[in-house]
Amino acid sequence: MKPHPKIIDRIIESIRESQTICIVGHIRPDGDCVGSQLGLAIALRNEGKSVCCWNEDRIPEKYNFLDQDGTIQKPKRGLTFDCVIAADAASFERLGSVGQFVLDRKLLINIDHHESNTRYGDLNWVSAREPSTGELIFRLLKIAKWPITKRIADCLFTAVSTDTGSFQYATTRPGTYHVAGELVRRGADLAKICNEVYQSYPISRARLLRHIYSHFRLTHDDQIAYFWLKKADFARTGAETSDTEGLIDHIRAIAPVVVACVFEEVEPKLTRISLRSKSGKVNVNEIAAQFGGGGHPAAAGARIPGSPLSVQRRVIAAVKKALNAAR
Ligand SMILES: [Mn+2]
Repeated sequence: MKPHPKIIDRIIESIRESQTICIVGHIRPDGDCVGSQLGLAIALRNEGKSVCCWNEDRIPEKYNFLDQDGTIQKPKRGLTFDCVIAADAASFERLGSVGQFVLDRKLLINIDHHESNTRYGDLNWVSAREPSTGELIFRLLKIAKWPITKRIADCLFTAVSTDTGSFQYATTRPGTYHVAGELVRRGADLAKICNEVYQSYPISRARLLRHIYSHFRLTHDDQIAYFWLKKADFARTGAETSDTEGLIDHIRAIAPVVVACVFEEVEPKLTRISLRSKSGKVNVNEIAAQFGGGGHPAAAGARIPGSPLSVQRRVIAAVKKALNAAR
């Protein structure tokens, strides 16, 4: 195996010295977050640790099959931990309210692959080259020699698969396929995972998608595509905010579109934006950073206060500026 950063040894050592461990993830958890948390949790339980996982928001239903033991739930009040591990969370704020509850811990370990990571932990392993946090967890388990069981393989394969857009994004590297191959060899159930994650959307999500297809907008010579998700849209379609993962891909996939953007009403004066870029010259992490957010060069987001129209105007202007600079 190629040499690995010293930080991994320090993380492994710290975990070995800890007995009670809480693994936290970001608000609006995605497949990479959930898969990384659960994969690590199962591995550490197998090592005799007392482990729980905790997220502010409910995990999308399609990932429930990974959590057969109900590992992801709010721990009992007053629980303190020897060590808290944050997976896939670019900043302390991204942990949401969970962050405040785990302030009382001996050690905070931050394992992540976001370029925008603020290194908020006591130990920070941030590798922006990796397409998913799932790959980092895989490496951690390998180096620590913690066995990767079939259930762990299911979790980590889900993490790697979802954050690479099923191995389509440019971040996917030869090593990603090797990791995926080894996970399948260790029993990851491809048919089950793909059926649960990609072929089992609720009907409410299809209704939301119908709304999006009839309401999305194109601008700037069709290079920018965007749509709004209002609270009323969720109410009318019966969709949950956790159903929105991947909706942006539908407008990103239009040929002339370079940057796709979703505006989602969180509160009347608070908008969540998601950005995707198809060009190596347009870094949406930098655009999101202008609004206090972050992420990756090709996928990023932010939460922006202000009236919806002013948020839309400012974000679209920033995207146009980036597109013009890339010409
Ligand atoms: Mn991720």
